[in-house]
Amino acid sequence: MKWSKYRNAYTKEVFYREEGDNVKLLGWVASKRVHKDKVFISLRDRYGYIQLVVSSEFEDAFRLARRLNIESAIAAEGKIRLDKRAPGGREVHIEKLYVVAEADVWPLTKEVLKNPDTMFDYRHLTMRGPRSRAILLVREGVVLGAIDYFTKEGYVYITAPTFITAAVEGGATLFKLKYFDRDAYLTQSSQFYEEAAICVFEKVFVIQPSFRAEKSRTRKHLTEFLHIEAEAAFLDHEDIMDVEEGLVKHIISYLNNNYEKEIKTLLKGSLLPEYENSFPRITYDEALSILQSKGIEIEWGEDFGADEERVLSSQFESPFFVTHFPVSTRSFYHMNDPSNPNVTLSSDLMAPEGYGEITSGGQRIHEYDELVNKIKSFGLDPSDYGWYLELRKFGIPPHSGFGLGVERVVRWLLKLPHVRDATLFPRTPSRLYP
Ligand code: NSS
Repeated sequence: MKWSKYRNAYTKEVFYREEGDNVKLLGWVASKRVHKDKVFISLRDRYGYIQLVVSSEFEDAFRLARRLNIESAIAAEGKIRLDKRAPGGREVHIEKLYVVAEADVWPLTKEVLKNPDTMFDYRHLTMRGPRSRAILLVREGVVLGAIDYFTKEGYVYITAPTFITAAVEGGATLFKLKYFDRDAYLTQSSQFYEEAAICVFEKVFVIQPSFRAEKSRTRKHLTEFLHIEAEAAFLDHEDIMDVEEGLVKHIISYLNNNYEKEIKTLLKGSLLPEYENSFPRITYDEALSILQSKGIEIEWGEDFGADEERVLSSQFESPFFVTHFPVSTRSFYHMNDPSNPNVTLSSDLMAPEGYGEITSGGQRIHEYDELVNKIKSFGLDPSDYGWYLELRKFGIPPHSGFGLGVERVVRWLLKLPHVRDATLFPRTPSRLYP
């Protein structure tokens, strides 16, 4: 049998067709119940699930269905029946059944699934479950929603190298590797390459993995994450916050419009809240006062850790920006605020209800001498940043940009316990397999 020619319907189409219609389906046995003269199979394909009923009057199909292990790939042909007892009110009564790829006995016992560590050891199989499936589809929606936003706003999609020679976000989280006989690093951010590209395209975006040798074991850090970044010429710090806000709002409405089924499955029947009002903008100093009033001991000039972010973002019901971070908390490329050089024209967008930072951005230094001095004041060597500095001699205008962590956004929107739940094959300090 040539299976590519076999199918005439997907599970979702069964819901639009008529009682009695003949359908041919391809998919996987998601679950199975055997009764005396009937086998009930929940068939999964790329669009979802449909109940198949194989009764003993179709002897060959029935015999096969009885012995099939779950997660076998099958081809099935039969007639649509409306039946209130079936999930979704419909099922397909099967007359012909074929095994396309037979499965061994499924190894995922309740014990395996109960423990997050063993569950991730079997991620290549556990990802087939209804919950992971829905989460991973929503993750796709975040990326496609972002592409939709940026392309409508006139941003050009570019890519940047993964092997790099100097840190963007500080040396502490760089992964070092041998590049033939030289030292190289895995990129932490595509920002510097985007900055070069704005002089030809004005507005650019990147969607690719970034790497952080982040030993901290928190619920929001991966060592490899999917980074959506954007950079725009002639925009200042305030302008770029508008872009970040527009992007997050667009992603939410895109998900509600295109991933309704998955979102309702994951959020107990609700859609994502859409935010009408502008996201509040508070300064670092105001955030510090809030934290201190909640009994957190933190001094001016310290960065917010996971605990501070959790406490601060618990005070808000919509995403909010924290702006004007101290120079000491930000990478060297941030422009200092001309009206207060102790702080930068930078901001983080925080998700509410304890989820914390989801984007980070700001205005870049575009003047050569200012950048050289800042690099030196950070104890770094300007010669490591040769081409990046040279851009400042060839017409780079005032510009701003930001980065958004896809797994952080998915975790927040779907209220997941950990960012590793928001990606197919997570990478953390302790996980490099599968
Ligand atoms: O380090 S960032 O805060 N900023 C940058 O990398 C800038 N160079 C981006 C830019 O302006 N083009 O990271 C940006 C976002 C941050 O807000 C998180 O949402 C996410 O990237 N991020 C992470 N997600 C998961 N795991 C880890 N370790 C991680 N680090 C950052």
